[in-house]
Amino acid sequence: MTATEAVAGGEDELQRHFDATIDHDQRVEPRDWMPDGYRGTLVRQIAQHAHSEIIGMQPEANWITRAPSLRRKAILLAKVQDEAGHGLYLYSATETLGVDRTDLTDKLVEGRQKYSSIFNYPTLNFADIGVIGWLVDGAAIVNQVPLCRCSYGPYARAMIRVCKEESFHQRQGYELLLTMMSGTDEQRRMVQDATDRWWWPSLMMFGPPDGDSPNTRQSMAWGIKRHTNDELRQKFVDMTVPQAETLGVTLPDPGLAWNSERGHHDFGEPDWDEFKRVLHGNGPCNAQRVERRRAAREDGQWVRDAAAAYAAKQADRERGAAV
Ligand code: FAQ
Repeated sequence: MTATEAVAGGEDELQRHFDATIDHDQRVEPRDWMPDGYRGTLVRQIAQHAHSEIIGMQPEANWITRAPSLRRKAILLAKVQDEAGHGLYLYSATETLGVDRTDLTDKLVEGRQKYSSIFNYPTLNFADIGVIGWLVDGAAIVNQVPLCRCSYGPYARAMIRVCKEESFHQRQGYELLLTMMSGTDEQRRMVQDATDRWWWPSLMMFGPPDGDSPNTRQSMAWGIKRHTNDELRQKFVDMTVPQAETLGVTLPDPGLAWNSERGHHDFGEPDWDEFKRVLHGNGPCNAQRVERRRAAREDGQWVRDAAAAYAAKQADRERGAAV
């Protein structure tokens, strides 16, 4: 056997072990061998997810200084801080795959990595804060609960805590909307207007239709995704319709109707041209979101430099003490 054949034989064995791990629904851990495609897909998805959490702080942070009461301000501050925490768990998960988070941030601000389309829409008034919690966090929960069973251990474990916190986010949004809906006509109009603006972008969060989703098949075979984009979108619609009825708002889709044969709601097609425009950087707020992230990275450079210098000094001291 030549050296090349021996290496190839070893790789076959490693591949068999990886396949068995996936087949038995066990977790792949950072120390385990994994195919390059699996690693690359995870880095792509988890990095996009981490970027979404961090960019997703911007639309809501926009309202912290203008929250209508101390209670609402405290809730919103806690939520936006949670999103920062989610970004950190997720960047840490990517680091277990051998990538550097500084490099990921570079790719984000240079437009070489994506973040969720939803965060390119503006928050025009405080009803948007409620509707983001209800619809955007609601969609995030539907998408992310199955990721708690993702085949890659560090991502799956991070998602457990993320989902618990998203659940609080969804409830605070819905509670805010219930309060507004029992307020004045003007407040009810604000809630309806915000629902009209956020409904379709929320449906787009689940990604393109299955027929146009290049990654779903392989990601499901690897146990990274557990459901297709369309399956999760349907689940979200079915879950949200009764919530809208309880609130007393109308979802802006004339095609929305219960289909007793399917046991699901039928609903209209999102504007996929708009989705593509947003993905290509041409949504209402893309430029502003990325520019703010770039500026924040520059403004915070001195903090990272100071932390690195302090860590180096501590390491020197510990080495000195050990001699
Ligand atoms: N926006 O083949 P697929 C949150 C890209 S966090 C932008 O179907 P895949 C919490 C996709 O990356 C929200 N890009 O891809 C919060 C792929 O790009 P590439 C983020 C999108 O990966 C709440 C291409 O299109 N959540 O909301 C979008 O199998 C409130 C083809 O698509 C996650 O990231 C999109 N909507 O499925 C925070 C969850 N959809 O690189 C603050 C984890 C698709 O091949 C405030 N991610 N693309 O060119 C996932 O579950 C999946 O990555 C999907 C996409 C389902 C998003």
